[in-house]
Amino acid sequence: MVDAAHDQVDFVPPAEVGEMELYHPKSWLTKYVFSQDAKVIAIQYSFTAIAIGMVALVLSWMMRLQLGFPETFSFIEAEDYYQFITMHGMIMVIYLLTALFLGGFGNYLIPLMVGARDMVFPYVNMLSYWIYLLAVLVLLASFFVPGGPTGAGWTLYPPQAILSGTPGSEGGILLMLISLALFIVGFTMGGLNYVVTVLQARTRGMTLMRLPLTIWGIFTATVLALLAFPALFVGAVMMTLDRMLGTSFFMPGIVQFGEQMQYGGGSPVLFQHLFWFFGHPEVYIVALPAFGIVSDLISVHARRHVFGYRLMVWAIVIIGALSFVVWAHHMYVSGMNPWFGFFFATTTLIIAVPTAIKVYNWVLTLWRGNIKLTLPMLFALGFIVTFVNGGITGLFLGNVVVDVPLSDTMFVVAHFHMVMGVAPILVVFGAIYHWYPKMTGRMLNVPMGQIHFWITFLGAYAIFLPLHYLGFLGVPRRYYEMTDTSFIPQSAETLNAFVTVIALIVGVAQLVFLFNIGWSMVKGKKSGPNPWRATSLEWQTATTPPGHGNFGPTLPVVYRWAYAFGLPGAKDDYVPQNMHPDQVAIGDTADLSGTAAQPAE
Ligand code: HEM
Ligand SMILES: [Cu+2]
Repeated sequence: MVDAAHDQVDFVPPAEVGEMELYHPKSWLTKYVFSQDAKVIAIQYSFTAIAIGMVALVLSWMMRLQLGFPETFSFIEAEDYYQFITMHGMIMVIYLLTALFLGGFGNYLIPLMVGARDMVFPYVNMLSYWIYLLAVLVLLASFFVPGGPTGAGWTLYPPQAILSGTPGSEGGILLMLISLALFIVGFTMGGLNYVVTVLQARTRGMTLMRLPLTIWGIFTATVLALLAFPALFVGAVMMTLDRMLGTSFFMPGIVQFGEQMQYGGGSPVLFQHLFWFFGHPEVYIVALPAFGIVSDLISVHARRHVFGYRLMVWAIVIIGALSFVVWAHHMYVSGMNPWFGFFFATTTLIIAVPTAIKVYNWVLTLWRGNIKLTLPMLFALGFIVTFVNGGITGLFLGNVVVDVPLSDTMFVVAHFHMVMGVAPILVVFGAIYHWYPKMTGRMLNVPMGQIHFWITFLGAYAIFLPLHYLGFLGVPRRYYEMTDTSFIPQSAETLNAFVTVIALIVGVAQLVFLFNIGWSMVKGKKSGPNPWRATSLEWQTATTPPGHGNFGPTLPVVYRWAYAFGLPGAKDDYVPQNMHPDQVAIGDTADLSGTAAQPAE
């Protein structure tokens, strides 16, 4: 795409929808509670997601206590362990990370970064949050029904998920399925907003190829989610019918406790296909926003333009598309035809190509950059290292011959925690340290942030590196206790105890972060409108935090991409996206209409 010089800016099509008529809240209740303002909805999403995420964190402690000190914590029974593991996995992946990246960051950043006053369908957007909250409450309710929450594992595979030998097969599994269905309905309402707002409500001059990568990541992830979640939705509905009405979508003829059940003819493997048709893209629903955000964080905090912007955009889109043709790599051990295994192994390994391109481009963005080790930068660097780590073990597991012996060992647990647990969580933190000043007008405390970073980052490695090794030793996944075995050496016990202690420390370190959030809101240093001297539109708002309608009386006009750092001849080392070209240069000698634009690649 050729970048329009400033005198051509009128030719860039303006936002497709004109200035939108905003909903004006009439009472305290419609301003702060049932708000239709995407910024308020974003904060509601974020707090709810973090709150439920804390529950998942505590559950991980319980599991670790049992694994590290099985004798001491004998009150944790096998059933409890399965319930903890299921709720922990599902909450972390869906109710925390998906909700936070899309509902939280998506709502806050999309309208601001594309230069819109709000989401396109604010009322539907508001409903999205309330349905999400309902889904969370239904999920929590399963802790209080007879039999407790489901212990089927986060993959919820039938037939065991709904048979009475599995913990939570009374009410727990139903509440889980209903909660998932609600989550998906709520998400769809928000997701349609995110997509339509990016496509239709960009401000004048904001072409697709001028969007910050954060928006590309969130946008593509939303498209993936809108296509992937329906598979889980129908899976959940069909399993509910199997459980409640005795249909046999997934249930084969089966004998339970010596008794022939009424089921017959269903296919358990069909559920696995539906689940992973959602489940694999889900990894990228979490990863793509993280990719986008990290690109922007390192660009701003290294004062350098993103290297290979167009390639970065295409890599996001291609990874997104490929993520729909790899799902059965989760099913190598399901007895599939070896040719399918071959196909899915090949597509899986191809994903490594665009992913590697992204990593190279991050490194080349940092190369010769003026790297400032701010808190967002620390977390961004932590992400890159961790993601590469997890990606490499993913290459191992993508190969059928390696996966078959390692499947269902702690190696898999270590692998996916690195890629989709630790790595995205580091980005969440980096993003909060980065955008908190815009949301509150104050900076987060730096020493507290550094303590938080180092304990979390080093701690995550101390937890998950040993798990790879335990996997090699053959320690199985989803076992609540290892009694004496001939093939696993004693040393595994010591290692398990060590991992547990570190997990507790890392968990406690998150309290420093939560404290920082609250403390800085009152006591933090005033940030001013643009403390990081960033170029994208959210930093150029008239007020901080941005008011209702985001941009004051007139919408900004965009003249360039979001990565105009260090232009020779410019007044400052950064040029905001909406700065008029006449104001960029010192004096009127330098002609910056070319350089201020994005390089044609
Ligand atoms: C302090 C951080 C964390 C710790 C200590 C931790 C610990 C654990 C443990 C002990 C298990 C059970 C392993 C087994 O017996 O097979 C587990 C499973 C799991 N965790 Fe985490 N976890 C953490 C963070 C996360 C995060 C951030 C995610 C988000 C993606 C996550 C997603 C999962 C999933 C999907 C499972 C698998 C559940 C299943 O097998 O059904 N965890 N975690
Ligand atoms: Cu996968």
